[in-house]
Amino acid sequence: MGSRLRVAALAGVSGVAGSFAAAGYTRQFVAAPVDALVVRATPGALVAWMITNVGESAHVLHVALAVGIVAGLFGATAVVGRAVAARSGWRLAGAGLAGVLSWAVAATITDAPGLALAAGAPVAVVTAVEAGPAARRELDVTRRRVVRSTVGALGFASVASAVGWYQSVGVGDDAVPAATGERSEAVQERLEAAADRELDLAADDVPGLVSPIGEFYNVDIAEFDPTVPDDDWTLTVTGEVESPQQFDFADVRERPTEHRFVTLRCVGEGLNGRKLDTAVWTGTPLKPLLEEVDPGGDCGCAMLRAHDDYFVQFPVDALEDAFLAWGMNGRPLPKSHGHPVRVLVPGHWGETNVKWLSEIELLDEEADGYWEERGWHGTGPVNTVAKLWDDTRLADGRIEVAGHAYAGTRGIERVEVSTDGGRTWTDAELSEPLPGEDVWRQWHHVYEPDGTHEVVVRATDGEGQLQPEERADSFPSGATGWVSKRIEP
Ligand SMILES: Nc1nc2c(c(=O)[nH]1)N[C@H]1C(S)=C(S)[C@@H](COP(=O)(O)O)O[C@H]1N2
Ligand SMILES: [Mo]
Repeated sequence: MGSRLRVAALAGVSGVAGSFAAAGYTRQFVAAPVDALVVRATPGALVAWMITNVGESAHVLHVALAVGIVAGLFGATAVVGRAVAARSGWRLAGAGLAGVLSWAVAATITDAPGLALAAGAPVAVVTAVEAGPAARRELDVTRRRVVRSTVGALGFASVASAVGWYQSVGVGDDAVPAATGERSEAVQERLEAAADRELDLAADDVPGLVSPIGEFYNVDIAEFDPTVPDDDWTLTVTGEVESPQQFDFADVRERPTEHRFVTLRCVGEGLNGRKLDTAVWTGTPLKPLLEEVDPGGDCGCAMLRAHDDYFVQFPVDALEDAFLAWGMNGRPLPKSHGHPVRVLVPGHWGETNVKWLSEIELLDEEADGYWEERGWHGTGPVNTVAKLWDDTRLADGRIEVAGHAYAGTRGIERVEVSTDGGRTWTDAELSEPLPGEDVWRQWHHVYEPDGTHEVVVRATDGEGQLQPEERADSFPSGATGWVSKRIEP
């Protein structure tokens, strides 16, 4: 039993590492599709709990589980292979069987038979070494074999993992073609205009008005981003339409180009969380494309689908001012933000801004989206929020508190600060609004502290509505309440 477990473990680790070496951290890595299944099978309540309590590190858990499952499958093939070798006395038959079986497992899971060889081969080798002549049971022979296969398999796994990591550098945002090219003048102008409007803050933990690529938050249902080359991308508009249409990347790029400041905020973020960012997006309005298909459908709603099997449904009316974006801060849309094309829906929660967009289906009847199936209500307009992201003691003893405020298309009209736990309020200074319908503003306030005190902030939106004081968790409809912080002298 002990030896069976060892064979399984060594073969499992080697097979997974071999696949990783060949595929890197992509969807062709054997653990990737299994990870997607694991995430999909996780009950919504657990996902919500993880998002609120574990946060970003939760992904380590499901990836580890996926790796474990795949390693278990490879391990099982090695155990079978070794048993066959022992029975038949034909060592290579057993090793070959294990190799072929694990290749088949990997090829089936990833749909990439070529790369799957990199998983099958190491499993076969481990099995061959471990299936050495069973008749000779002398201790030192067995021990030598154990040492050889253990050192060999773990050595291989280390090198293969290093190769895999090396391959994965560049699989992220930097891999996008032409990411190093010159920014267009139009975008450059906007970035400079935004920089001019930034408040002069002492605080160093408050980002500027445009979030650099790489610092812009990221929320994905899939651990492994889909790779969609520009030339392979199409958008189909189907369902209840007069004339279904398909657009490719060139069709979309030929349309009138605009550069828009748009802020995104995730419904799952905590009240004072940081899943709130702004970029200059380059793209074209969606409306003319929809007019070409002449949408119908009884519910006036649309299902948007994507290459990672994400889907979200919301009213067609919300698409009226939507934007198809292929550029971000003057770069091609990075892979992690939906390369080559995503949709931006002004003022609505982040989840409506479908990345790797593939299809818009006009529906006859309402249906749930991916997050709605898991209990969230994240397809409507965002809640108003003022973040308190930093407090800094200045050289003269005063304190600066600062952050951002956002209310979607309602805009931010005012941010108030209380330094006495909410008894009295003062207006904070706000950054000049960025041009755009759906943008955040920075705020700050400097004051003389008086012992231990509690700072509270609240925003008023462009319609004169004060941010609601009542506290609610992000699940299911977005966090509410006023952010407050106790500050010691
Ligand atoms: N295809 C696809 N689109 C998606 C998601 C996703 O997982 N897959 N996540 C959504 C969520 S929940 C949010 S908050 C935003 C985040 O966009 P970002 O990662 O570019 O910040 O994308 C939305 N669009
Ligand atoms: Mo989100």
